[in-house]
Amino acid sequence: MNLIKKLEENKRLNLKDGLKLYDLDLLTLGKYANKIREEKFGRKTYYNINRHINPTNICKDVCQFCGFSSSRKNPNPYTMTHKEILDTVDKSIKNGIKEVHIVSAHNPDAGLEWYLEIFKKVKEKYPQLHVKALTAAEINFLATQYNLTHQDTINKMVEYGVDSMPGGGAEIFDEKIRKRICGGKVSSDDWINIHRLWHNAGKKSNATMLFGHIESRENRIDHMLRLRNLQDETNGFNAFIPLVYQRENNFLNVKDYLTAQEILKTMAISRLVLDNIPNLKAYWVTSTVKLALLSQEFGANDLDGTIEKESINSASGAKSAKGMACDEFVSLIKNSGFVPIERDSLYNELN
Ligand code: V47
Repeated sequence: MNLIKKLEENKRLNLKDGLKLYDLDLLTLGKYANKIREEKFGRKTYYNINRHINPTNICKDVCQFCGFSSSRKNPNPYTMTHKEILDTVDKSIKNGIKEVHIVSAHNPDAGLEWYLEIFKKVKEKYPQLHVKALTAAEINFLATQYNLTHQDTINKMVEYGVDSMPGGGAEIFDEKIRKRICGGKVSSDDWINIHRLWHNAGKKSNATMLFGHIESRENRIDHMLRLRNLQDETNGFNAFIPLVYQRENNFLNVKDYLTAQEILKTMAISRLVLDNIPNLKAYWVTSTVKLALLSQEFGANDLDGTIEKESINSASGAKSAKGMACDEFVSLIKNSGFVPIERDSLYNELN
């Protein structure tokens, strides 16, 4: 069937279609992505009030795109104590956070209990706070380091109070590219299987895709299709988050930066190809705030949150270290012609 006919009739798109979508002009592509967005969400755009905490940057892995982990590019190793983490949460609670997003590097000396007790302590003190923590890459690291199965590790996460899993560590699933950018880290199959196990435990997670480095357009569509297959099986993903590669202070020597057109096309294609993942997040941290706002016209219905302190992407050049004030978030969404809706971590509408 002809591609435009498929788009007109909301038919499922395959790898070849996904690639051909890039050949459409930006506004035609945007029209179809926006049609789906409007059917599902009207003019609503979601945001949440959250806090990111990255308790350690000491990492046994060396991902070529990472400027955050302590290495010769960033010789500033740290590991927070549980008290420091709780003090941070205490301060953020006063700012009205509903979610804490806790992601660490793969620190071989911290100990399993150090990782797990973070969640227990936060949850004991603030039972109503949603704990989104441990990427599939961290789960795979903990399982390998402490001789556990992925299932054992997931059981422990549930026991220690993790509510949902963030989407990090997915990068690009294509095995050849993956080997070059983050060889040694969780494999694509394991990343998918860890999310499958988490979903089978009745829990929700997100999925990311790191793009704009050495991957091809085909690698991106392949990545989306692998996620779509798992979503057909489990329906456990809340959101898809395309992350724009930041090129400073890391080992991937990428000279060409993505154009705004390529970023917006990729947002729109994500909305069209991932017909079963409800929310498409324009992560303002990596896309820039201006492009995140524009992404609302290209299928995105969520702008993530206030974050307060962002360490991973800002280490590679993103202008996000201090997060964003809530009232600024709300007025930017309003002024761009959309309706800001505060959501919780599971996408229930709050305000
Ligand atoms: O997995 C690392 C990425 C991710 C760079 O689930 C980089 O709600 C761009 O996963 N350029 C962590 N990206 C962030 C993440 C995330 C963020 C916000 C919300 C959620 C969610 C998840 O950051 C890593 C990696 O893919 N990253 N270095 C870089 N140079």
